Order: sequence, then C-alpha cells, then structure tokens
Amino acid sequence: MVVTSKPHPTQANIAILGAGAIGQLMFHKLGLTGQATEAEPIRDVVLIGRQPHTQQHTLQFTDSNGQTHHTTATILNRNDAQLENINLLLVCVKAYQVEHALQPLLSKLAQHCHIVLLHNGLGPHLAVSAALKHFPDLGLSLGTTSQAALKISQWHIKHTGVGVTQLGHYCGTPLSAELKHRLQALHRDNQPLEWHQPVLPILWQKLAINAAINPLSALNQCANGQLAAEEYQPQITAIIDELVNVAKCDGIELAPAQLLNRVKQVIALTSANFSSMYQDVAHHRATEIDYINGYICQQAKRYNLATPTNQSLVTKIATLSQQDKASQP
Ligand code: KPL
Repeated sequence: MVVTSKPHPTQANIAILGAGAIGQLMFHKLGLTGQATEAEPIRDVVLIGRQPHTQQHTLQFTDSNGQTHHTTATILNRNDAQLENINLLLVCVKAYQVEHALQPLLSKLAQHCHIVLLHNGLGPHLAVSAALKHFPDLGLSLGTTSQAALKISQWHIKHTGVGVTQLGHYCGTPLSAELKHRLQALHRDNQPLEWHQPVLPILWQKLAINAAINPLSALNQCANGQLAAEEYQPQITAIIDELVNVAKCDGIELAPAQLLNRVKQVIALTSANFSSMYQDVAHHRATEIDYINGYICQQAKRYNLATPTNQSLVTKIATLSQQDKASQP
C-alpha cells in the first residue's frame, strides 16, 4: 500500500543529523502521526545532510506491516540559517563522524538545543561534552537503539527489526518535559522506549554486544548466528571479561555472566543478520572498531590493564581495512 503525504514546510525544530538507515528511521518515526496507516506528517522534523544546498526529497518508508509511506522531507544544508530553530538534534552518523559533523553545528543551533547521540560504540561523548563547556545552555543525552532498518535505495528504507531504544541524560541542560514527550513517538509500533539514569551502564552493555559480535562476524565473514558455534565461545568470554574489568575501573559495575548471556541472546535474536561491521568491511567502508573494541583498549591503557583479545581484534580489523584499501583501484 502506498500512502502519500504533503511536503514538510521548511520551519523545523527537530533535526536528525545523518540520513543513513537509522537516521531515516528516526525521521519517519518522529514524523508520522497517529496510526502507521495515516501518513500525515508532523511538520517539525528535518534531516541535516552534506549536500551544498537545502533540498526537499521524497522519502519512502516501508513500515513493519509492509506498508509504504511516501513523505517529502527537507534536508537542511549544514549552514542553513534555520538551524537556529532546532531545539532537539538526534545524531545518527557513524561514531567516527560524530565529532567532525557536530562541532561546526554547535554555535548554529537554538540556544537551549538538546543533542542526543545514537551511534554504536563509545568515545565521542567525551569530545562532545568537552565542546559543550563553551555552550552551557546546550544539553547532551546518550542512547542506543536495537531497532533495525535496511536501505533499499538512498531515500527508501525498510523497518527490519523490532527493538528497544534506551536513552539517558549525560550532561548540560536536561531535556525538557515537552521534548521528552515528543520523543515518545519513537515508541510507535509498540517498540519500547526506556529512560535510564545513569545511562553509561546501558551503553557499556551495548558495547559488550558490539565488541563480541561485530569484529568476529566481520573477520569470519559470517552471519551473527554462526557465532553461537563452540569454537567462538572462548574468544567471546575473553572479550567480555576484559571489558568488565575496564568498565569497573571506569566506575561501571557489570555482571560478566549476565552480559555473556545477553550476548548469546542477541546472537540468537539476530542470527540471520550481518552485523554493521561485517557490512562495512564487505562494502569497503570505514569501520567503527576504534569506538568499540578500540574504546575498551583505550580506556584500559588509562588504568594499566591488559586487553590482549580486544587489542588483537582491533589490529586484525585495521589490517583487513588496510589490505582492502591497497587492493582498491
Ligand atoms: O548492533 C549490531 C550491529 O550490527 O552493529 C548488532 C546488535 C550486532 C546486530 O547486528
């Protein structure tokens, strides 16, 4: 079924930085109102892209019921004066793009804008929170989502995985009750939206899942489900044990047995999926290894802890990427 809606006017106060599959998913979730079958757009959501001018594009969204919605989205240029209207910014770029993409926007956003980082891995929050010291009225929340979406073409995505979105305040001015309420739209289709305080333990738990599944699936060129095989268990256990020790020095207490069970659960729940790192390697793109296993090793160094299993995965993925670059024409 195709549902067509009117174009969004360009006035906006929610923006999504990054128009990848998750960025577009957030756009549609926040932009559609009422039942998923009605495609009347909320008029205050825009995407921020890299193109030289602000543009409008027709976006297609195939929801979890298989219904396709068409809506016209404004893709703001990163210098557009309308950025000063943005009071909620969802950052959905890859971890390695966060700092570079966000820094030039900070002085252009509404004075009390709240920023939400939603990427795999950890690390960019440290640079962003340091930058926010110069913008004391801005606020920062961190989050993670296990909802999944697939890009069918540049402006057509399909919602492929139900999942939970977990968010929590990190620093600066807290999210207003009004914007918190507005984010409830992410709960559409009964996908849970949870608020956690503190939020870092949640992000370390997600880090454990990515640290185990992403590099092993990329190096062994397999779907997530194959990591349930006996041969991978010692490595998975070692990754988690090292992570738990580092997290502890960072003030985050995690239960290794529980974490290991959660990793096994995610392997089973996403058994047919190919992890984001598998896909990045397969498509010759940069990976988020420095923000996943690399973050564990970086924090370990601060505490003089050894993380040989995580370090060897960082090295192997880096070698794979270099070989790949060398073999490109
Ligand atoms: O988040 C993921 C990713 O691929 O980055 C998992 C949970 C491993 C699902 O594939």
